[in-house]
Amino acid sequence: METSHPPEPIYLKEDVVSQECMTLLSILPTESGWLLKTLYNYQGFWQTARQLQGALTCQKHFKAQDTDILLVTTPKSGTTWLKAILFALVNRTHFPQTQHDHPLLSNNPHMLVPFLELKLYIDGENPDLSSLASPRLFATHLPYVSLPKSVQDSKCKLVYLCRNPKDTFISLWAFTNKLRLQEMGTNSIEEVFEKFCKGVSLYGPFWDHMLGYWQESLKNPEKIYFLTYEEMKEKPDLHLRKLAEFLGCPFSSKEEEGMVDAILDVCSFDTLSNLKVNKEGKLPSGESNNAFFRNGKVGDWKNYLTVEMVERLEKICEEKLCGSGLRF
Ligand code: PAP
Repeated sequence: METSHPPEPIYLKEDVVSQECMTLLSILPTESGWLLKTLYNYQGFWQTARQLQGALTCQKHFKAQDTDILLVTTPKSGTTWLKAILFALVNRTHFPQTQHDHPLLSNNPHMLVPFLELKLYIDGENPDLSSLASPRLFATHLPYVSLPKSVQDSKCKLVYLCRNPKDTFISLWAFTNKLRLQEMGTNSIEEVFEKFCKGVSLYGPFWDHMLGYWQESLKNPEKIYFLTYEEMKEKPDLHLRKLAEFLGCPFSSKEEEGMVDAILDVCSFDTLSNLKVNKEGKLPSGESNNAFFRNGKVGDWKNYLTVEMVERLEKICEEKLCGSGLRF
């Protein structure tokens, strides 16, 4: 009897359509990925074929506007959370948090703040973004060196988010295992830890990604707001206020505490992870929305990493970040 398999999710596709990308792929260094078969090293960072196609198309076509806001993150550093926060923040007059039909209550944050290279440009096409309301809010995982030139040339603002590498690693390991189909089996923590330490992870080496934006944020603090997941967890109200000031939309005295608390509340792990859309929904690329909500804790690595793994990762961070002023 013939058994029918469900169609392969889009996020597992490895083929690209643009000739330019195919030509480039054939000459790039490769490594095996955590989820897909192949990762390619482009401009010093590891990406999948389709993400690279998205990056090339976006480098060619994306025209940043002075009023744009770009959230840049290392994967699994709290992207979903910050997408929700930035969306709620910049749209707070259109959509007061008290509204029962607030878009965050029925949409996963990834649908409200699209990734440039992972969504808008991933198919190699040039989408028309002219009708989007201002300020336009986009996200990217691209390293600083790979940003479209217009991002640097314009006055658009960047919010950069990264996370303690130990928690980032555990979150990425758990996420990629969740996205693997049953027949693919799971990755052991040891095998992907080895890759992570060699810098072979999505948009890795993670230290180069962080350092690229860290150094730029020191040179140009008006342009890049550099934030860590741990800082945001520790003092969310402080950072929300600072983000609002940085983005030119500070809270008025009339808004006072109420608005800050309301935004943090609607974007909290508990609220978002318990919404029907995030429990049961899927992204158009096939990932279940619930894959973006695991436990949202700082220090969960203690439950998984051995003493030797911790020592090795800390040594790598010490060596790579030495003298930069960036510490975890
Ligand atoms: P992405 O980069 O692939 O979009 P991202 O959202 O950065 O993923 O990673 C999800 C992490 O953020 C998860 O961390 P964990 O695996 O350590 O649990 C997820 O739980 C956490 N997260 C998602 N939403 C929130 C939130 N509202 N508050 C705090 N953490 C959150």
